[in-house]
Amino acid sequence: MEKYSALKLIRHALESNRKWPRAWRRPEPARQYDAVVVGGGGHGLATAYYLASQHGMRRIAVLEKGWIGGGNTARNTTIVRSNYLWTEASLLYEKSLQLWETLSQELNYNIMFSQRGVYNLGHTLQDMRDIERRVAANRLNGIDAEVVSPEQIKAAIPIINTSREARYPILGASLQRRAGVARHDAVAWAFARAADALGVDIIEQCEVQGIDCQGGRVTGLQTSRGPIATGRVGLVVAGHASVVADMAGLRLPLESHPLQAFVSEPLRPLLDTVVMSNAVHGYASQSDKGELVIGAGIDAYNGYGQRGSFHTIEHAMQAMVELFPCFSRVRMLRLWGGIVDVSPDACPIIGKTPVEGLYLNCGWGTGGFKATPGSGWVLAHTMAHDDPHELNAPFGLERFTTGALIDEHGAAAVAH
Ligand code: FAD
Ligand code: PYC
Repeated sequence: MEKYSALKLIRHALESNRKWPRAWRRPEPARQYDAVVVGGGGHGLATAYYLASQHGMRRIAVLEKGWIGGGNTARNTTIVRSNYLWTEASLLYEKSLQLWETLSQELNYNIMFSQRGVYNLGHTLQDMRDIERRVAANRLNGIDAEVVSPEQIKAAIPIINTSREARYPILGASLQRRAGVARHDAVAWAFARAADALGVDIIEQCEVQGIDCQGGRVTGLQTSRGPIATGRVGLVVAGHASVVADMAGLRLPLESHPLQAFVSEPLRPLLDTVVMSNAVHGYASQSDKGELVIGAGIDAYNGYGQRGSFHTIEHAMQAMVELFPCFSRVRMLRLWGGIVDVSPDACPIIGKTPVEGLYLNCGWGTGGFKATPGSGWVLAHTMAHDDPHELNAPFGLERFTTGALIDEHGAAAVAH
């Protein structure tokens, strides 16, 4: 009898194309859909799932130029929190956090959501004033938040350096205990499987190359796998939103930048929470595999190269070694970059556009992973009703002409 290697078995399964869910089978696009979501990251897949599950829509497609979950969804450091400063932002992220809390059960898929707490460190008097202010604002909005002292931090995280002699001594931190991390690609797969089960077509290797409009409304898409007719399109293409929106003649107030992260060799458990510091530009957690997951500040230049500069990484490493001296002997395993699109007020753009039937979800900058379910929830509502949900109403494109900006820079946890 012929011996089957693992590779042969996989090839056989792929070729027979039978036992795999529809999402793996690369269906041919139908020529007409009621709604099309462009971008098969977590946000796009969540949008499709909620369009089907909450709004009863059925003829829905998700078009992904590569493979689903291969963009920023697969490249981020998975921090989930809702401790934003302004009411508009904190309510949106809090809705998302609440959805995270039951997502594994709802999607019947273990997304490994772990509410292990997030510390945002303060190193200067001004940092501490900002922390006090943000914690107070969070509590007023019903969001859990507390200010902790260096002694409390040291007791919770014995490996952290709280010496007063450090270059940036730790003066305190905010702590959100309900915040944490999740398994990034599991989130994309979970939404994909649940959307697929509701009849959504998930079409990979299908790049959108043109947007057809007539009389000020969207009528279809030109793709690398042929034209598709539809009157409702959601653009959910983080990092590339300006490029795709330009196909409909829209100019967006976004800049695309590389953002990098890296992981260490696997270690025994030594860090059971998430630690972030804006002042030293770095943050760390430890994955369930034991790898230290470390992120850097944003690269200052614009680009689409999916990689960043070495000095940014070096800077983050210095910061980590300063905060955690025992990391100095750890070897790093992998380094990567993603492209994030940053808006002038560091808040997302989610809503309608001047082109009827064309909707936007972009501008999440360094912080959209935590918003994945919430973002899908509000965009699905907006697309289904042609009207924003109350949670995303303040995040429309028009705020850049009315001036009603939501200047959330103070709460962005990674330097912009
Ligand atoms: P993506 O997953 O990027 O999906 C967009 C998809 O659109 C891609 O798959 C892409 O291939 C597709 N696409 C693009 N153009 C086309 C086209 N023409 N046709 C068809 N498809 C197209 N956020 C947090 O909240 N916490 C964190 O800890 C965090 N850490 C981060 C660390 C790094 C290093 C990076 C890069 C980002 C981080 N973020 C974090 C931000 C977060 O990753 C993103 O905001 C979020 O994942 C965006 O999700 P998405 O589904 O919109 O994007
Ligand atoms: O928004 O919490 C965040 C974040 C952490 C790392 C990148 N973004």
